[in-house]
Amino acid sequence: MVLAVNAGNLSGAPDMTTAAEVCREFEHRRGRPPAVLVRAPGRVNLIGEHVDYCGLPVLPVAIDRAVWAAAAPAVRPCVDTMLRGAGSEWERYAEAGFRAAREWLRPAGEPTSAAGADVLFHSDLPVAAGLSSSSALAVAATLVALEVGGGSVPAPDDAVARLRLASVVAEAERGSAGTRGGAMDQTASLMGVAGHALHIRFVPHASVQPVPLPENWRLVVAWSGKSARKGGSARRVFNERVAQADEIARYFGAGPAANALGSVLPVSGAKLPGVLKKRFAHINGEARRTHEAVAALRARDPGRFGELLNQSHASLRDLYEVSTPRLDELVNRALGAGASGARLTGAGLGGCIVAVCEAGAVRRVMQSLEDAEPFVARPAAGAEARSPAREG
Ligand code: NG1
Repeated sequence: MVLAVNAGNLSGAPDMTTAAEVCREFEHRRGRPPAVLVRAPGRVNLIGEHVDYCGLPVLPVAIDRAVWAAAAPAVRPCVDTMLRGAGSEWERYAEAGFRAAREWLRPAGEPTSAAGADVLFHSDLPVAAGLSSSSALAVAATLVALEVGGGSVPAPDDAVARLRLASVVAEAERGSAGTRGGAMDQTASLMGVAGHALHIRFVPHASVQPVPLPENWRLVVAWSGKSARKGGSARRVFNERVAQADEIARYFGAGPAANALGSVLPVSGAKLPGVLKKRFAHINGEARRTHEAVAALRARDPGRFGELLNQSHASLRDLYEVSTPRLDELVNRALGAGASGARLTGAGLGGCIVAVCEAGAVRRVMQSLEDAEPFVARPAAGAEARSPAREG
């Protein structure tokens, strides 16, 4: 049974006592301590936007804000009871996680009739802000269900298993939420490495290469004030973009975009009809920019890296048409205050921007965004199950 989903807000620094508080809150509500504690980070995507569902590489960072889940085996209910209880928007993502865990356990022949769990979710990650709180919630629910359901969470260094799990969670999330995204968010949440950005490739098979973020670079995140929740019209626009990418792939005789568009690039989109030409120009350009951004990051060149971020934003605004005037304004303010680069992050149509700047400029950049609840996001390790006893 899902006890509660506590939505975080944007203000304030991440609370270092979150783990202990979540455990205490669980005990307060349930009269017994949790047996399991899980942390699943959100992500900021640095570049490679609206291309994961085309099978093209992306460069997100798992951040130091997360969805937490404390849980203990329930006395009576089973996993199916948890599923029946799921109804609200956020519970749908928990449901996706429970379903992913079942999928994960089934092929291994492990029992799926485990006793179910009481779960308390808490988020210190801003919700519906384009920082992937939904996937973090789905990942947290997956790990909780694995721990309580008699399976085990793949170790952080078991990349093969974690990548496979990310794709199972992504599939379950698509089923529950009705959106057709790629697997960037779930992969970032499961594969994060402290201090590193994640160069994720999906084709021919999923892989992640951590790239160190220079110590004097800062990632400032600011909220446009508009929810990026993928319900209603945002979901329609998102799915329309995925359908257009599919159409482009078909045009090149490549089958669904998720499997093959990456393998036909670069080609000329000159003959594509109507709006597809613009969409393709973004996808093609973003693939090139992401490639170059990884090189600029390795070269520790904030000027070049920032330039590529700015180009990505312009492309998302003009060619992919997923920015908003407020996102554009925040990007311009950050640049005016000395950021090396800035862009909308995530699906767009609301949500957040990310600005990259050197440490010396961070105060000015934060000030320029002060009405947008800015915070500095730090690259964090991927999702984990911890012993609640340790949190005391
Ligand atoms: P957000 O920003 O979390 O809604 C969505 C997709 C990603 C990716 C980005 C755009 C989901 C769960 N997430 O992210 O896979 O396509 O948009 O780059 O669908």
